[in-house]
Amino acid sequence: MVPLIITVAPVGAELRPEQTPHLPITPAQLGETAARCRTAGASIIHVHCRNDDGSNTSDPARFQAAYDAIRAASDLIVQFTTGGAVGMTPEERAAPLAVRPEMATLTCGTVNFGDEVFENSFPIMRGILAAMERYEVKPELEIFDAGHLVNAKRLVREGLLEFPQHVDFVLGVPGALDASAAHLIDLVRDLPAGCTWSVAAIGRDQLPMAAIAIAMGGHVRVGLEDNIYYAKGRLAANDELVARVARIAAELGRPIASPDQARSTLGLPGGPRRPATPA
Ligand code: KMH
Ligand code: ZN
Repeated sequence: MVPLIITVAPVGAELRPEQTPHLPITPAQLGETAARCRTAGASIIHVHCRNDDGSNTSDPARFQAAYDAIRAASDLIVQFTTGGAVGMTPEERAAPLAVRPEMATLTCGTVNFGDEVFENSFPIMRGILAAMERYEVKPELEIFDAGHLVNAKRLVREGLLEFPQHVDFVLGVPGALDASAAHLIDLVRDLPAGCTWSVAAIGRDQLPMAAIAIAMGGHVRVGLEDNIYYAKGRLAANDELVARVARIAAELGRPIASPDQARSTLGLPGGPRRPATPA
């Protein structure tokens, strides 16, 4: 079986620091989280950045500092968000790409997001893809709903994207497709040949969907961005969530990918990109 790629999404944009003491806010904290999660079995870190007061930022200087801290502490694949936070402009969302991370997310359609709307029109997606091409950043396609895969196929027909790609199914967001084995099987069946995929399920669905993905030969994303609990009423640290997935994989006989093995699976050039060189 192909080695399991574990992505850690340690911070996200929606949590407030008061909700958990385990949220990495500063670049230094992101570096410490990266080191611990690498030891626990992660090979990709999905990065959002906060200001020191916990508010969201898309400032490339803050992303550069985060990148440098993560790179100094680990050889993880660094994947920046381009989803940012609801309310950011498309330009703000794309700005961190100038740091040239190895990967970044591309959400493939507009979606209800709790009581808000996470806007990803075709012009927004085209703009983000153009920035990714300019800075040579590999996309990870974020699929929150079945129609998002249809949108990705349209971007391929437009010549802006090529298959195969790495796809992350984000399941269980209030307002989007819920997390179930049946939905996951349908989505995987609909993937173009050669695509690799992972599951990021929200809240209490994170653990069972991770186990299903491991058994199906897919990959897994865990972390506080999607779920802050280790068990009911018990807050989790990011590396605990990674370590649990690694243990389940070991029980199922699935080896864990090192970052370089993940680079090989994903078609990224070998070795971490360093130093980041903003254009
Ligand atoms: N914070 C959400 C609005 C991504 O990182 O690409 C979007 C998000 C997706 O987190
Ligand atoms: Zn994110």
